[in-house]
Amino acid sequence: MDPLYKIIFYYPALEKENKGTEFLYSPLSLAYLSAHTPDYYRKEMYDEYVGEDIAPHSLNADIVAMSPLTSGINRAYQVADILRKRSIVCVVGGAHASAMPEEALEHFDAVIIGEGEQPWKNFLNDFENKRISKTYFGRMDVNLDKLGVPDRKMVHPNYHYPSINTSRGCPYSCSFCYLTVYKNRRYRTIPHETVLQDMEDLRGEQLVVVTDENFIGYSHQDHKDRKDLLKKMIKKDFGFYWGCQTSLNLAEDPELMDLMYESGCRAVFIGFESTNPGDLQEIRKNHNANIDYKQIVEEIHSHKLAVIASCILGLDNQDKNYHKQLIRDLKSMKVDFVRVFLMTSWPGTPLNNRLKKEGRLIEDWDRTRKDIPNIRYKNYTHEEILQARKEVMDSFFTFFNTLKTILRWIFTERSLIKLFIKMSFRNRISEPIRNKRALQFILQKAYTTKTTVNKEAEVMAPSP
Ligand code: B12
Ligand code: SF4
Repeated sequence: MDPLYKIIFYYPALEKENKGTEFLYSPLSLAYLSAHTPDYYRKEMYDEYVGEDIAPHSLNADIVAMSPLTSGINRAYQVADILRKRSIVCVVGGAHASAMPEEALEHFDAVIIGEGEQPWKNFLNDFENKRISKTYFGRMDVNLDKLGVPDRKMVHPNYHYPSINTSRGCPYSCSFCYLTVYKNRRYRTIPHETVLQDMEDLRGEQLVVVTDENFIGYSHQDHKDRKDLLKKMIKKDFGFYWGCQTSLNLAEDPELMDLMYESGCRAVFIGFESTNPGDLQEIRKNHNANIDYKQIVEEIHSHKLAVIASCILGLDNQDKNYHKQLIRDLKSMKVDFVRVFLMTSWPGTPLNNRLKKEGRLIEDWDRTRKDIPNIRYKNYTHEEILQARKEVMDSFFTFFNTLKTILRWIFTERSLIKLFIKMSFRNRISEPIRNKRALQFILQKAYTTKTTVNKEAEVMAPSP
């Protein structure tokens, strides 16, 4: 059938990060929506995060569907404003739009809140009948039996590694986590046959990133389901290595870890967040409390999986010198890689609500991205927290430490050495860029505030 309409799927980004400096794995939101779009739509995609630039003054389409992160939302608004003047229908979804639908509606014809597939179909149906609504709601607890595979033609080839989803949802409510904007986030698994079909498409890849909230799930039943999936993956022998995000209780299940290794998993990313028990209470991550992190890492290592630790700096409970303790703790835990993020306030989260009441937010979406300060910290100035983060990263990515980790890998068969060297190298280049960007933001802000204050002073000053 000849296409009746044209849709452009678009990831807007303020900062284009394709300088070979990031560990880049692909988003999947628009690929899933594309798979749920009728055949009589012609589809194109643009992804500014990996270097493309959309040309809103000249592109032609009936609908532009955008999936921005908070850091890209101003770019999304800028582009939508131009497109709508040209009578192109603009629709947006994702975390930021779900948290701030009224703000988004100032720039978009329609906002989709929550999980997108079903409301997307409703939106297209309304579009065809020329009666679109302003908001569409997608439940977060729908069964994934009919989800199907994502349309991988709508994933930009510039990403270094493909992502894959095997499940959705997380039942916790950590106060900083953007996921808390979504209600009823039940953990659900994607049917094994669908996952295996999607993996078949990725045969021949070197590394695949599972971007589920938590690959292993939360209950005994979930672990059992994961083991069944892993056994099927082993049988299929896809040939790629893979990594995933997971939780500390992985260490309690040796069979699960062994099956993960056997099916190609080599690294797990874990949100430790902090090595201070009091901090975990502050961020409502009590399920991490009273756990011996060192023992957990040892246990996971003994099953040949590398551990990437994710930590947060800037909690109220952390004093100015906490990062020095963190450096010691990370060294003693012997994690393989670290990511250190700044406490960041995402719209719609419990943390955001608290800090708003306390007057500590700097609501500037362009700087809401985990490596640029966007709140007033209790115990750090912005310069201090950036310096603290730099110290942690620098202490970890030394030549000596990298060599030690590589040797440990050689002797324990965690055979992702080539990738690890690449990531460490990238990290060494990307960290100075991140720091420079963060400092630029702070200085720019200080300059803008200063000039605004000066301008106000000029207006207030009596004329000579
Ligand atoms: C893949 C990924 C990336 C990729 C791709 C980024 C991109 N362009 O989207 C890379 C590695 C490049 C990346 C980078 C960053 N990321 Co990232 N990333 C993810 C990750 C792991 C998976 C996203 C995904 O594909 N999920 C699967 C899809 C199917 O789910 P979904 O996105 O929620 O989409 C569904 C619905 O939301 C909805 N929907 C979404 N968009 C739309 C659009 C329309 C039109 C409709 C109808 C529906 C709809 O329908 C979809 C299907 O149901 C998430 C964590 C997570 N588990 O979600 C973090 C996450 C999205 N990233 C995050 C952040 C902060 C970043 C960085 C800013 C970090 C940094 N400091 O560098 C950067 C910067 C990105 C930029 N400049 O724009 C945050 C976002 C928070 C926020 N409110 O913005 C998340 C949530 C992680 C976290 N918990 O902190 N990231
Ligand atoms: S931080 Fe992790 S455990 Fe906490 S709510 Fe978010 S995804 Fe769930």
